[in-house]
Amino acid sequence: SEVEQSYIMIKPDGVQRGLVGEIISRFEKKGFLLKGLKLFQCPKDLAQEHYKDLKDKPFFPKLIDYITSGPVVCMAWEGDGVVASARKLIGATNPLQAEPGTIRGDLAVQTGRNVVHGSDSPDNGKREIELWFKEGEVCQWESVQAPWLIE
Ligand code: YYY
Ligand code: MG
Repeated sequence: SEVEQSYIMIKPDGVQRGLVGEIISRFEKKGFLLKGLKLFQCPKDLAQEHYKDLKDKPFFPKLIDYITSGPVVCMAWEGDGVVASARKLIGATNPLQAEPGTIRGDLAVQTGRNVVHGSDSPDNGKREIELWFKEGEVCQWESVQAPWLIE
């Protein structure tokens, strides 16, 4: 079977607040493999498709305005268990409930400004990477660190 991938996205507040390097660093240091990376101004229809499961929620219009309010950083990260592990690194949806040491726990205070997205299942990881990246934007490569991370 294919190696698991997660779609991780730094939201417009993370970009505006200068947290791009800090957030990328956490995934890099953990030992996952960066397969795709771009700064991108998201159109409304893409944001709506990405969050389509939430379309009936009262906060949906505000969520779409927020995600499209400035550039985001789109990333594809790969590795065994990356989806669940990335969710742990990111922390709870409400940053006030997120544990210290997590991205949201350390860097955010409100659910509506929670700086980062992470896929919630391997199937959604695949779906979201196909949604946000075009053909050729996800690179095939191996890190020289691989033998020092995986026995
Ligand atoms: O996966 P995660 O981002 O932790 O939460 P979701 O339940 O998928 O919601 C997506 C997104 O919607 C959340 O990151 C912020 C926003 N949101 C909100 O503004 N208000 C809520 N009560 C719940 C979610
Ligand atoms: Mg979610």
